[in-house]
Amino acid sequence: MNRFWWKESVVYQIYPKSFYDSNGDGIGDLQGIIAQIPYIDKLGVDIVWLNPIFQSPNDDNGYDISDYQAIDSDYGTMADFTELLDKLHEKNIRLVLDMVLNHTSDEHPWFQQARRSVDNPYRDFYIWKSGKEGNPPNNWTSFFGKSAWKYDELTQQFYLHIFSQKMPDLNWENPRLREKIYAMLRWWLEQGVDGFRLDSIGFLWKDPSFPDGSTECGGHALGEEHYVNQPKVHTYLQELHEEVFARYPDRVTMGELFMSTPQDVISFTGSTKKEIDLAIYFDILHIDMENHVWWSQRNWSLKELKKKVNTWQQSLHELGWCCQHFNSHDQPRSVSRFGDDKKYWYESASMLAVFLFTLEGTPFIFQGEEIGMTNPPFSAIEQYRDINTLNFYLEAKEKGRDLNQIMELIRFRSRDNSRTPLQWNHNLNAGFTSGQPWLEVNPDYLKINVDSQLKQKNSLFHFYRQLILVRKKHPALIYGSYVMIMEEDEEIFAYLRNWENKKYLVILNYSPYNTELKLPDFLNWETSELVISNYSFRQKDLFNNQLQPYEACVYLLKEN
Ligand code: TEU
Ligand code: CA
Repeated sequence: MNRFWWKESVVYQIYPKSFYDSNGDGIGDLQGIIAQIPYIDKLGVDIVWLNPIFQSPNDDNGYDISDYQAIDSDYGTMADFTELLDKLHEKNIRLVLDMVLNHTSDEHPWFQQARRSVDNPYRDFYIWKSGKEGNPPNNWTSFFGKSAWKYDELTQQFYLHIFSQKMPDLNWENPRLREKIYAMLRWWLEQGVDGFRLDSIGFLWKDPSFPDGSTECGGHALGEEHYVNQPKVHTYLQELHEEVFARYPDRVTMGELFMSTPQDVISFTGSTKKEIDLAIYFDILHIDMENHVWWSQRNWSLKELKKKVNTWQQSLHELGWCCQHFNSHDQPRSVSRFGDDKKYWYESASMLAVFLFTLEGTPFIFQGEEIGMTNPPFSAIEQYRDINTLNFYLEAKEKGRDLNQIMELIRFRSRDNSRTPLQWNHNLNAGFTSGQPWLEVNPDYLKINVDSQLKQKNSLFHFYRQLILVRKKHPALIYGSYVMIMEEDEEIFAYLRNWENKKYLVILNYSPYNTELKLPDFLNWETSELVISNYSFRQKDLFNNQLQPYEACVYLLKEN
């Protein structure tokens, strides 16, 4: 197994808009992050991944970039950025930027040029097709609803946008475009950034014949089988690697691979031709979706989850590398989604954390996860800001669907669930801003906030600190093979991690009940050593085989 710093790191994802506002305009900013470096450092993470901070009209909160080499004025200046980078480096924390290469904003000068005429030198930076207004080139739909084609009056052609209308897709077939992108990436690497999270990176190659999508495919958008992780995308990523990252071998690339299978991840991260280092995958997170359909909800069982985790762990071992995450700026809060955000809030949040930190893969923490932030109890559509949520609501309204049901689904799935401001203390607006926050603060901040958890020795924050240390101290949890045990148990999730001559046992009670633990006989756990547990009684009473609700513990097994 090749050891790499980015495999042994813990990533902390910062959504700058909601992290900390330093100037009272209601929007988090770079000086706000700088002010909170001591907090990030205290948690003990190694890498900060910052969501996009580039100049943007913010149709999709920065994923619509209008200048790749300028900082959005909401967030600060290039000088603020350099200060942030230097100050993180002083603390030995690396900085990874979120780079969007599948599309730009329609306000990017390239697109402004491109749309002027069919023979404009920038025309081929984007994907244009002829057609009559109202009759798009194919049936593809956007991830944010409706047709993926927008008719442009001036030249009477359609352009492709997999995301919002204000986010035209770049044409990666064009070598001139690719050159510009490579130069821009090299420029950022020269500034000293430690790598990139590459947004929607599996989408760069689209079938040039643009066939209709099949309605049987499920998934997020019609047509995605013609551009998600297609074989030819590897050619682009290999060239990208050669032209950019091969020259900076100490940096890291984390590729967002939507809708990927373990084989996809291996093909991007593990092939002999270098592409990306680490894959951000979603298959496990999507267990509560109907056939990966975003706006859907389904019940799932623990056995199903075990099976998925087992497949991923077994398949990638020594062949590929991925993140382990339950949260991000796109996903609802994990304690509300996979745990219990009421009665067993602490227990279930800490159990989920133990789970992530004891799997092979790099653990990602999304801001606020370390204090157990929950989905906000929004009730009206006016409280939401996310374009994906608002488009979904509007479309449902147009179609005359039951809006109460729609709101229920939105409360469950909306991306704004994770985007509410970070809860710093019990003051006004949870201490996030002295102004009007851009998105409402979750009213549970009086109970859940950084300040109170820093003071409380047995808080979730301190548990995360401990877990981060545990993972560093026991490399078997990073590199060890994964062996599932008790496959049929419907409440307990248990597995072994073996590496060199060390064997670890992870036991998770994935239920709100007291549960009897019957381990297989071959496990010699009477002489084992407790590594970590989310219940303090366990420290004294090691071998009690009653598990408490959402109890999680890790043992180092002693061989005799
Ligand atoms: O996400 C890609 C993506 O396909 C989904 O996460 C998508 O946001 C989800 O299905 C909701 O429709 C990335 C970013 O993480 C996301 O925030 C951006 O909106 C998207 O790309 C466009 O850049
Ligand atoms: Ca601000």
